[in-house]
Amino acid sequence: MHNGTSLTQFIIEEQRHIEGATGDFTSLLNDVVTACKVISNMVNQGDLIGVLGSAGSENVQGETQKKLDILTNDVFIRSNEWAGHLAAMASEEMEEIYPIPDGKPRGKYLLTFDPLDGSSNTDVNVSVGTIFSILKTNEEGDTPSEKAFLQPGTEQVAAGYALYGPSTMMVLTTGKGVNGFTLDQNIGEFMLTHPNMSIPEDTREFAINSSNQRHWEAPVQRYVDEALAGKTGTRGEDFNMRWIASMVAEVHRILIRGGVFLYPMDEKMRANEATGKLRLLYEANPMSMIIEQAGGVSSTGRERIMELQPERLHQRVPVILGSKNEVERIIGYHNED
Ligand code: AHM
Ligand code: MG
Repeated sequence: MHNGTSLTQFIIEEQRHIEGATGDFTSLLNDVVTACKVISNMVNQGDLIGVLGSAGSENVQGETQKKLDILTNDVFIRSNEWAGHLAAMASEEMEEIYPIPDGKPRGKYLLTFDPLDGSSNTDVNVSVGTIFSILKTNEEGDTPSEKAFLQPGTEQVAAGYALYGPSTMMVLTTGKGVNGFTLDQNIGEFMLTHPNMSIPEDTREFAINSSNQRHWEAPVQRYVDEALAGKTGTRGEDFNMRWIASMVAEVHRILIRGGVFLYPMDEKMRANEATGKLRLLYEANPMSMIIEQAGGVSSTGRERIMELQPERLHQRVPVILGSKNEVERIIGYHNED
């Protein structure tokens, strides 16, 4: 018998504090959680059920899709299209939005997701995750459009991620702090294990793909140079570096022990007319909400990510997030530039 708080119990109890709540949102969150449990099981079984490897297709971003990208996208659609809470969904893996099909009831929420972030890591059995964000539709009428999704991150009603690592975890915010739950495989329930997560304000650890170093802009070059100079440099302290190439795992580490994550703008992107690597609606906004709710800071280097007005569904942005004092230092370097 478990004495802890299950995620289901947690979200029902949270709902009781919201005046006029109909249970719609709670029920939507439950469907999202179910989808993540199914994905967790799929990822965990790996080659036993033949889901690893490439699907031989490309997504709208021109990236090669893994079999798991397609399968997990499908799990999210099927788990969330039937209950009547959503007007439409949008996914990193689908070019167009997915309005709830005719014949099924439509609701007032919008769901955006990256069903399997870091999927280049699946074949090598390294942690991956699912990222999601919930918005309220601001459109009248029956036919949801892409425009409804183009809301700044500050409008998010909830955001979360599931991390498929040594344990499967769900980290969630509804705008009142951040809570972490661990999947108890024996009973199939997420249990509250990390209440009120908060990011240490200071850190001596950063995460960046340094193979892009020659393309970085001056403020990022300066920050990393100073960190690498360690005790003998201007910072006067040694730094540590990590790069998992799974944003979910990276953000999770920062939530637990602090750190900075950078996927900045660079000259190569600029030459290719790219606006960043990570996607605003599926990756940057939900992660920014979680980071800010846990006391951290999230910025492009020049603007607060959550205040950006999205212009396109698949828009990409530079991302610098994590421990408050360190991210503010990097923003300062951008301001001086
Ligand atoms: P994906 O959504 O196609 O998996 O791409 C996003 C991932 C992030 O999880 C990670 O931070 C980044 O891409 C890794 O990029 P790189 O391959 O340049 O190291
Ligand atoms: Mg992704």
